[in-house]
Amino acid sequence: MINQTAPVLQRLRDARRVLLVTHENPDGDAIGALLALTLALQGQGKTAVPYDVHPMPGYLAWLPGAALLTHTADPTQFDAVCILDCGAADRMGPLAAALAAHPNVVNIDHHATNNGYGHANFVDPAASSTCEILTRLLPELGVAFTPDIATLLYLGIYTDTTMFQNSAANPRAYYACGDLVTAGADFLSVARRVYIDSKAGRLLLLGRVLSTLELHADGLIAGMVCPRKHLDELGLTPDEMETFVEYPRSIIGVQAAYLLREVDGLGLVKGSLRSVGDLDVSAIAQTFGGGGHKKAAGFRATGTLAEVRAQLVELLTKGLGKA
Ligand SMILES: [Mn+2]
Repeated sequence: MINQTAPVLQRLRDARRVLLVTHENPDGDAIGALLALTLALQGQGKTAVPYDVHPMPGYLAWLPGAALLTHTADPTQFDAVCILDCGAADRMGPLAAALAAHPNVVNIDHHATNNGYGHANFVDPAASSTCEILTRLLPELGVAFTPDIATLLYLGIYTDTTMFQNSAANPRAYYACGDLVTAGADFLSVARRVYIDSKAGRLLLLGRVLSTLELHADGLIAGMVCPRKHLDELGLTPDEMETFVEYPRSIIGVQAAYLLREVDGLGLVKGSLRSVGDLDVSAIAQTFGGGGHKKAAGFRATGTLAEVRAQLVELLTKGLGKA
């Protein structure tokens, strides 16, 4: 825990023009935190611009403030940069170098691997999500939860806890969601748009990816792979696969689950890892140069899907003490 609450709040109070940034391939918590703080600061009369290198994931395009997201920014035009839900300073895409040179960086996050790269940092690995942290910080900034801000913060808590079904859920997450629903959070839209609505193509993709399911180490490890051509043939973007890793994870007896996706034709593979038991999958991800949480982590590796799969299964097997 890095608790520099007072300097974090002071820098946000003092700033007039704030660039808000989150990690590449943003998830619900990243986008929720980014847009919630944007709307909060704008509500105080400040200039606040939310940035991410990647487009808004399709399943989040309905969110309040979604149209504000920009994909180009010059950090020197802002007197503060606030980086949200970003475990490492190199996960911000092409802006990473310019952000590292900025003299006023505020870092708000819940990844255990976050080293406190900002000039003021609030990093709480015990928090379910960055949005949960913002439910504590925003009232300190004098921000009231409007229904839009409440919906965005609720989204982040709901998705990072996988609908309160993973160990990131904690009493503070439940209490925060109670406060947010009281403030008008549109919890029905979050549930429907994020976890129920599906394009037909997504189900066809799921069928193809499920057919690659393999079990290893006597059923302790399960995982699937997705060649690039499936996304291209079905006209889908990778964010449609956001929850697919939950399928191998759901198998009874499985302690470690993975999903590998071929990123392009250049031999780059993106991996998502989940742990059900004691295995720390962020340590496995770090051996590939990635990171994350003990029970949910990710990485990129070079090689074919088959090569990365074999390498990963070996590491997971060793990690579980089975090799
Ligand atoms: Mn998060």
